[in-house]
Amino acid sequence: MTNTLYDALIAPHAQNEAVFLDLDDGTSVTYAQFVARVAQLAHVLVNAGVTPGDRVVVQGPKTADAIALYGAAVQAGAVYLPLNTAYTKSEVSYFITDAAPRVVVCAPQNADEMRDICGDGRQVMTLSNDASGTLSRQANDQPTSFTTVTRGPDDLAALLYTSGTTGRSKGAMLSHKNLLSNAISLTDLWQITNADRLIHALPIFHTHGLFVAMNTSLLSGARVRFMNAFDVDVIVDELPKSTMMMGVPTFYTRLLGDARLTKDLVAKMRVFVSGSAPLLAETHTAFEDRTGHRILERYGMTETNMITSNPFDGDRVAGTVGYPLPGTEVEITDNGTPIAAGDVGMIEVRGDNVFQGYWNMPEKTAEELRDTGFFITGDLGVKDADGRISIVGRQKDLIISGGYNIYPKEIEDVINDVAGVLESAVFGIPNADFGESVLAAVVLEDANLTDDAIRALVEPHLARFKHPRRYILLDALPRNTMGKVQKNVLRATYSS
Ligand code: MLC
Ligand code: AMP
Repeated sequence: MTNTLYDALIAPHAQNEAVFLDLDDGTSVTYAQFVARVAQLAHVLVNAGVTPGDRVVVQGPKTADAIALYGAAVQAGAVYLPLNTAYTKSEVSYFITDAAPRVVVCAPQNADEMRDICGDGRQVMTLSNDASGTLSRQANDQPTSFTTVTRGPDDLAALLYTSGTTGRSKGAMLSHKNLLSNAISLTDLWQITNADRLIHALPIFHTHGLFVAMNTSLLSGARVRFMNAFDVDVIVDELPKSTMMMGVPTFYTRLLGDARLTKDLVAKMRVFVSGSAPLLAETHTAFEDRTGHRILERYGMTETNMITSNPFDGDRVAGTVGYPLPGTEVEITDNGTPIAAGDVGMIEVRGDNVFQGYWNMPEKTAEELRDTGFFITGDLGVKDADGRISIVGRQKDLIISGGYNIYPKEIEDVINDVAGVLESAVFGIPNADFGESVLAAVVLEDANLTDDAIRALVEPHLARFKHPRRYILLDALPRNTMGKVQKNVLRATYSS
């Protein structure tokens, strides 16, 4: 029986006594223990009624069992669906309704709310930091081996939601082949081996922390310092004992803000990887000046996994995202027609890494995924004569804050629903810590409405990281002659 991902990432470690995860409480989990735990959790899922293809939703703490649950979903032939822990009840309700999962796992303090959202017909289990959740307790009584469910390369392994320019989140369907092909390319390119120890401070509900970091570690047998959250003090302690770090640019600017970051501190480190948001050339340069390391920047998306990477051996050029990964084609196009090197156009991608389409949204899939297999990223880029790619902007209206994607349309929809609001425009301005932060320009119908009143009505609907930092009340939004709101004018006016 074969299961594409399980056979490559998990099965080979059944007898591997090396450490896989080093946890915050000082304990460790070996690879062999991990494989056994995956099996126990797979039994829990099946006992809860999970059958091949069923979705398993997880919105909970970053623990060893959370990552074993990913493995368990794979081994049981299910589809893993992680959710940002910051999502509010109304955001979670949408995902549950859209994905119709069989099992939902959440933090104990959210269990009542989650049961309320789920209604009958879905099992709600809890996952806590201290292993007292019902999921972990049920797993303790299960056998440590499980008959792996057969899954082929094209079967779905995960469903990851990504917000959309239309305001509705879209579930990106990722197959076993999508995930495995990318893990193989990255492991090979970044020369990851079982001699590596990775500093893992990213959340595990996104492509970066879950697939880029964990799939490459599992494939190579690397050791992972699995941190609950990003904390400069903990990272400073771990750097002398580690060889790799993966992070969003905010990680690097925050580290640079700490005087303990020196060449000596990182003497053992082999590579620092950055992605999910643009890394400023000045951050790249400052990091090299301070540590001697040129950060390795790569570019990816939920729908495509990783697309390009600067070279491991060779020139890592600040402000560029490097070359297409092996097996991945990147074209810069004008409406689908490839254009010359040096010209700016749409970045389009094709390869085994590209997703299977959006869950329940064939029209959206058709809009963004061409019949030829090329996916239209919405990012604008340029290729130089030797094929090196730089991202120069985005055609999609998107704000990236601390590596989290925020689609203005989603926030505008919530603001516009407030009684007394005529219209709004949400836009990003530069922010030294998060790269960008969110502002909202609002035009009122009811002149008595205040920014505080709008804020109070909007915030319960949106995760904290999406909240506008300021509401600017205007008589009218700036528009061009076509009537289109000029967000560039808003950005220029309010950036300072
Ligand atoms: C936290 N806050 C944020 C925020 N993160 N606000 C805006 N943007 C963010 N990214 C809020 C908190 O709720 C809090 O609100 C306040 O900001 C300060 O919190 P903090 O303690 O300073 O933040 P912290 O917990 O340290 O989180 C910052 C961070 C985190 C950068 C460590 O955001 C993070 O882990 N980001 C990584 C995201 C990621 O993994 N992206 C990959 C997507 S995959 P208040 O006001 O209540 O105090 C992808 C594809 C690819 O993009 O290519 O990889
Ligand atoms: P997500 O939809 O969360 O997967 O985010 C994907 C988006 O993040 C891409 O479409 C890019 O706009 C952005 N992104 C990822 N990596 C980089 C990078 N290295 N530089 C600039 N933007 C990036």
